[in-house]
Amino acid sequence: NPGLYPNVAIIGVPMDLGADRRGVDMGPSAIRCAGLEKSLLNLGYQLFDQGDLVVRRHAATASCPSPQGVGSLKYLDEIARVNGELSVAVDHAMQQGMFPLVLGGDHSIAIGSLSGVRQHHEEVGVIWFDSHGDVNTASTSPSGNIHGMSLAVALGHGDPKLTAIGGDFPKVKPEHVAIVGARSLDPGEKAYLKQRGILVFTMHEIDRLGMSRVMEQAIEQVSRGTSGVHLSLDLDGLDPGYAPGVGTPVPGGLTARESFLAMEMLSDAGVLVSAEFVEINPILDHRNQTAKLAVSLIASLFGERIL
Ligand code: B3U
Ligand code: MN
Ligand code: MN
Repeated sequence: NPGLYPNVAIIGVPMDLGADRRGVDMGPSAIRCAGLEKSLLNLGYQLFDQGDLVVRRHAATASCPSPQGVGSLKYLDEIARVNGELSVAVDHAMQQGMFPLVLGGDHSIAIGSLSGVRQHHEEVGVIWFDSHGDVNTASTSPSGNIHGMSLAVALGHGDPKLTAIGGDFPKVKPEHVAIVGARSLDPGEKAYLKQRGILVFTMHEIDRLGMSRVMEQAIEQVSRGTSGVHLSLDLDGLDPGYAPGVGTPVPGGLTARESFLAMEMLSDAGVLVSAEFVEINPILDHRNQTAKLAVSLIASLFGERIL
């Protein structure tokens, strides 16, 4: 089975400073407990689990529920520091010929993942699977939460402490991005996406065209002119009925079937070079069902098929 990427580096990032509520820091544990290792070993992969990066949480950010952070970029310094480390970890894994599989944590970690991938691919394609756009900046964000800004940062817009990680240049070009599953976009995000002509498959397009055609078009868009594609999968892209254990559930989302099909098509396209699965919140989950679903989606992405 391991055609494309026989060696997989697993990198856990127990980050929740980019989100409003505690809990997604337990995501990497939940995914491991849901049987990630066994599932990938069964498919024939060699695993190199690097454990979890350290996220420093001082007393003020350790309380639960989360204290109301302040400012337009909450916890900027620690988020920047951890993403710097993640960028290096992803870079090293790829240097050693491994496929980086990053386990979140909140979606702010896409900043480090994409910066690491960019060290190996001058032109990176991105499938951003999410109910949100994550293209806020400090001036448009309704919350100040950096997990709602990470795609904008990768595109080169945001605080210099974030955009300069791994080099002071945009890590991704707007024409190499496709967002899949969007249904909650802030006014500033709508303007940002339209202004740059970013390809967005909202639930409207998915309902009208079907996931099959949507993924065909998305893969075509992110593969054209790029040497590798990164999957950034926010579990809140799925409907909360399937994935209740997420920080920010948004109704009217993707079914499990649509999501599996998306993974299979992306896998079959043979363009993927890295992936991350983010925003699992075990505190809000039922019997780890969301992490289990994530592991099944990962298995599909790595080549598991029904027959
Ligand atoms: N767009 C809102 C909400 C949000 C973004 N990402 C998540 N929630 N998970 C914001 O705060 O930027
Ligand atoms: Mn997100
Ligand atoms: Mn989201």
